[in-house]
Amino acid sequence: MTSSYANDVSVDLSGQWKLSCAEGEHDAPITVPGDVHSALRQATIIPDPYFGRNEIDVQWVADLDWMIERSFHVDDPEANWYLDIDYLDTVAVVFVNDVPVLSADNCFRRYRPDVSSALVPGENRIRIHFHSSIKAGAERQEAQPFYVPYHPGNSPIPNGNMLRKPQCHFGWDWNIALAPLGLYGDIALRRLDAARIESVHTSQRHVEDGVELHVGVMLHAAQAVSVPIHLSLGEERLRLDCGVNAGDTVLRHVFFVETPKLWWPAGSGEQALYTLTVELPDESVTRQIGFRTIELLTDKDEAGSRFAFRVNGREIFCRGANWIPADALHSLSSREKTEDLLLSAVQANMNMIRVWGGGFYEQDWFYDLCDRLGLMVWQDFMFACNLYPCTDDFLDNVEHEVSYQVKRLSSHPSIALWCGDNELVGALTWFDESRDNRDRYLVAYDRLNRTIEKALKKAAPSALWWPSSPASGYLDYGDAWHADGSGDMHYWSVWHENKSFDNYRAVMPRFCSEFGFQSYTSMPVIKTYADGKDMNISSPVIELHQKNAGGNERIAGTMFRYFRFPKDFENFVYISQVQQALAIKTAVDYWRSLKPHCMGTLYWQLNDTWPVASWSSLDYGGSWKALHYAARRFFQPVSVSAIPSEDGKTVRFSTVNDTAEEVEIDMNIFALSTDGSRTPLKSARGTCGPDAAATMTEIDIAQLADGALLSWNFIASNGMTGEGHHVAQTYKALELQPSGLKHHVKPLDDGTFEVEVSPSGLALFVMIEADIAGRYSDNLFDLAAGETRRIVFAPKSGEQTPHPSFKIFDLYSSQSQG
Ligand code: BMA
Repeated sequence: MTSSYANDVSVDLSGQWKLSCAEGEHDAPITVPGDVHSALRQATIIPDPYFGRNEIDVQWVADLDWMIERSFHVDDPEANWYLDIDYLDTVAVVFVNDVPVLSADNCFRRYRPDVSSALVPGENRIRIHFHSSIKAGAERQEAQPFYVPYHPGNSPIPNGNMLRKPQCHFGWDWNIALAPLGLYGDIALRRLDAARIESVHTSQRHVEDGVELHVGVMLHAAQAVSVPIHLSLGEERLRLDCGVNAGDTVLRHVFFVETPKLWWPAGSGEQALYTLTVELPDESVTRQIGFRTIELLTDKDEAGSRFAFRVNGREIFCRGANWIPADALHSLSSREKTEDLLLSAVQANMNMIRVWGGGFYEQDWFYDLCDRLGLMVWQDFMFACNLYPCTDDFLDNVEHEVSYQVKRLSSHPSIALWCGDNELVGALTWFDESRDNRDRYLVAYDRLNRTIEKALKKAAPSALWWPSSPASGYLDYGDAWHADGSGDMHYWSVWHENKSFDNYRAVMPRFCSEFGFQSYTSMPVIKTYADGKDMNISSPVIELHQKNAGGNERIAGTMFRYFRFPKDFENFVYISQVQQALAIKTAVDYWRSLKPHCMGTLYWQLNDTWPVASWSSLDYGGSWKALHYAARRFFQPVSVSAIPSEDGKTVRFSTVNDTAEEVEIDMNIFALSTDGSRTPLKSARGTCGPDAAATMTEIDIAQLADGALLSWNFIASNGMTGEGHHVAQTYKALELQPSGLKHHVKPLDDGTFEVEVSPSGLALFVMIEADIAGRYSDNLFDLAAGETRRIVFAPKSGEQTPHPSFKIFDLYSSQSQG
């Protein structure tokens, strides 16, 4: 929703404010919207929290109360004025001329307090007093009728579950623990003349020859008045003159759009969008509308029950990843950076992201982007991995939050599903208190979950609701981390339980909404927080930039399992990314091959909030890790993958087709020897029906000479192509011979660089890495002896340099050779 206001009724209060510590001597300028840590950093009061071990040194900031203030001018204070604030983080009191006008405690609500009686003619002052989240959390925990546990493994800063603010602010197994505070949204003083628009919500009814768009506009007025209101949808514009009562009044109108263009997820059709505008004389609100139907299919079948999305009558296989906040500190995020991350998702053939429940309900423009890009959004409500209070005041706060967020967001065609929380059902089993008194905590959970469900259904009766992620079904409190027959699944046995990559083929999820494998972040990013002396996998700086207990051991242990140990730190980083890509590819290849039994795979996680070792496929800053290049291939709408049998003796080539047209696929299979020669083994041609998966051919591993690999390429009749290799044992068992990889760089006229790579032997998992950030036309590919590949490297804007230097990695060259 984008709102605009006439100038004389609105005083924008964003911009420069003064920040000061309520309990000490520090003060600094702060730009609003913005966060306190970034302002202190700007003023050199604290060092860069992301560098080295500075996280530890800046902990004091969150222990204290902070104030921000500024002045503003009002000519006619006798009118009705209110403040309009959102994303206020979090426990804060707002004063106008020392009169308290708002006491807020929910970062996910919009507050519009009346401030008329506090204003004076001319110069006025506004001050926001932020109470330390650490103190507020402790006070609220103390006031609970019984202890409500939070997850200390994720959150070293305690009691985040007491506060309605992003749960990952208290630290997470990928996040820096800062408990940031500030104001991240709008702040303005507005005059209430006749009435204001409180919310605009829509719903659609698709009928035979068109769509009815039901529009509900909630107006708020100080006293009964008559206001002219204009509504428009595309070319159609109409005026309603209506009387509104004091308080809130809802107006309704139904537009009928004959045979509209439909909105489709990326890869399945166009993203047709219409603009709905609601106008009062001084205020207008616009909404991006896309016409589409969406259903969640949960029919029972032999395995349990399905979990599939049907959009415009077509079942859509969901390919995607989990979204966490764009940055640990709001001031370091921007619309451009987020747009780049979301664009990367679509470029890797994703059509869905899950906005995970430990972060934010994102800003309006985020969902506008998703609408335009065709990214469906699985939207969690913001509760994650903790238990929560069920006191009346807490639930009342949650009810307001849900009602506001659902009305704000549910018109977006990208919003596919609303989900109650992340992993709260599992969390019931994680703490002594809830294991010892399961009834109490389960009842408390149900009160919260039911509050959310009811408020959602009241605000958007036709929205899709799923109680929790993962969940085996409605009112099903089973173990959706291991049971694969029904609902959505979080499959963590490979990472968190140290199972082998093959173990991804031990389950047949209906929809896997989380599964992940970590890697180190790329070298150019590591260099932003570590000095040369720290470049060691177990140095204190590298360890502090790993937030999952045992995470680095898991990465190293997996290397021992599958690879020869890398020769140095940067090759360790490289192999960590190769094995991450292999892990996720193993899962996705198999689960896509189960279509339509499985109808979605969303890996954990798309992005990073700061420079850290994590499960992300995009580095902090947006560069693509090896996994993201792999994802573009394994999520391609038409793809071919090699799936070994349980005993490893045969490999079946599975084709999957997510398009609406049948495709014909030609493929060639080779034996690839460790000296780099390819010998043809088999050619195959087959068709794969629309929205289907099929086995095209099989290979007996005994056909391969000892120590050789399988490789293949394919071309589909819709022009999509691909290639890959399969290793029958492990990479460490391969007697690789020198790859003899050479490269040649040619600057091109448009500021990009062509990098030509060619080996004299076998080069597996070739990764090109420049010393500056940028995007490669491809990466993580194989080359056999004598083959050449030309890659174009486009430096990130602002990173231009005449001579970037390139490093080329490959498996053979990464290995320590004794
Ligand atoms: C999932 C998520 C996150 C977490 C991730 C990795 O369960 O919901 O809480 O970061 O696992 O452990």
